[in-house]
Amino acid sequence: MPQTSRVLVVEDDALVRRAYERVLAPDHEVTSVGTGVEALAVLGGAPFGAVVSDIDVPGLTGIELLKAVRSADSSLPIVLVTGCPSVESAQDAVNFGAFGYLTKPVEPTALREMVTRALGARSRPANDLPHHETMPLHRTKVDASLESRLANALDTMYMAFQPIVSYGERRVLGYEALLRTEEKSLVRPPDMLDAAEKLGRLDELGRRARRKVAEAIPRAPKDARFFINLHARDLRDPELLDPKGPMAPFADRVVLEVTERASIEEVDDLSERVSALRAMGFWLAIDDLGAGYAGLTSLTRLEPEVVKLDMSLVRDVDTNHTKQQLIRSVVGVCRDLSMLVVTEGVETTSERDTLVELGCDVFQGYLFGRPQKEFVLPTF
Ligand code: G
Ligand code: MN
Repeated sequence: MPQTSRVLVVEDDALVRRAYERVLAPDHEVTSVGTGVEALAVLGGAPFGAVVSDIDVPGLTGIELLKAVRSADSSLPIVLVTGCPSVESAQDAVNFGAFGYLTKPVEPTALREMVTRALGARSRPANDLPHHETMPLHRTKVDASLESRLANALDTMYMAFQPIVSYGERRVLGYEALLRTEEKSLVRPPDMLDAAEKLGRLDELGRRARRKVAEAIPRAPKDARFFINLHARDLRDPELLDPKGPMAPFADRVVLEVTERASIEEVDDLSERVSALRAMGFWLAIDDLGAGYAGLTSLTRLEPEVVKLDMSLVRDVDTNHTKQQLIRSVVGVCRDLSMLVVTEGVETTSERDTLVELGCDVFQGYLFGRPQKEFVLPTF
């Protein structure tokens, strides 16, 4: 194997990229690119000793890049860098054999040390066996663990229901169904969804969740609505449009939440599917608006009946003037468009009172009720 100290940096932020180059250039030959696709192209053309990649790069995430590189070259050390450390990405990084994991802002010394160690690992065999024999063994073991953890997560999954209220009318309008599991390593819904996606069991997860909600509906207050989270992929699942599907009999009481974080653009014939869902009686909601991902495009694409404001906008709204102005404007726009605004994550009476002044009435949050296995009535 050719030994080289060439380092590939993959980072979309030009300033951060420059900073890494400055740290690494004195000791190494550095090539830097801004997207995962460019990275793959460059890697295909020349030998590298190590890669430093941001986790969130356009075109191909660091994790996807890691997977792609792993399938072609099992020993190239890859160091992943993330701006928001989460169990999720750390787990992925480990599962796919990342050499190391750094969090932003990256300390120059930490970066230098990690890259030096990575280059060292590249030039020295891990043990007597050639890499192509050790790496797949290692991966099979970790993947098997993910498989059994996901299986356990699916076996022990249940739905928790959190009330959504009209504060003015002091009554419950409905409940959001939230995914829960007893499997400790996958308790965060995004972790469980990622595992399911990775192992091709996403449709199954969505179907199980909707069946569980359907089973619970008869126990709920008579006129309550049900807010159900959809993964963008669920929009493609024919089961959702099947008149015999578990949700179909309740469609006129069901609001399907599509998160603003999801890439609904990837769904072919999105407008046809959405029209078909509406024809069945479903309402649609944009979830997590303001969390800062797709901007407002999802509003124009889906023209939802309901808009759920992300809790990051709600937190400390009582003291944050900018958040107050933002919410006032969004509430105004939604009123003009006849969209119902739900404010999520309301925790204090002070946040609630400020939101009322800003024109909000429909709330969800710990102040009114936590997610629970049964349909608990809210406290006012
Ligand atoms: O992304 P989505 O809006 O579907 O997720 C809602 C999540 O927010 C649930 O996991 C729920 O438990 C959590 N949640 C609900 N109300 C509150 C709240 O008042 N504060 C906080 N911190 N989290 C909340
Ligand atoms: Mn939601």
